[in-house]
Amino acid sequence: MKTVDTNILRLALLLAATAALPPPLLAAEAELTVSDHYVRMVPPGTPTSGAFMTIKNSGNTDRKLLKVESPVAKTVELHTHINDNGMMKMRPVKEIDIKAHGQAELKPGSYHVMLIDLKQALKEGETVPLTLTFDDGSTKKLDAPIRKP
Ligand SMILES: [Cu+2]
Repeated sequence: MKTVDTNILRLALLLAATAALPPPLLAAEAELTVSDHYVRMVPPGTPTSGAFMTIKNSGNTDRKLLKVESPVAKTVELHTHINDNGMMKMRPVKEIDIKAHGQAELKPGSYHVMLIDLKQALKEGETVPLTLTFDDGSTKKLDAPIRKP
């Protein structure tokens, strides 16, 4: 009888310990979080716009943003701004770094998502779907509100 009681106690402890652990998949997903995302409103007929956001990495591994897709534009590129002899110019980049325990700020005059050849007007109050792909193969879907600059 004593042995059975001990086994039940062990099982109960094991179950309690397991329940306290977060599911591994959810823990990995939560390492990258996106906030303050928006798309810049542009006058009708304007061919391009930009999407901006803050991507936070709470994990122990450096991550990279590799790709962004959106149904509102024919082409979506990752861009940065460089100072070329006093002239601010945009340049496409292959990836945007999000350091471990750090963040990437995509903002005007810096890194941004370039929406090229817009297929539709961007009206204030509507949202733009964005799909982000990271170097670990994970993706994140966002609805970015359209905001006046
Ligand atoms: Cu650009």
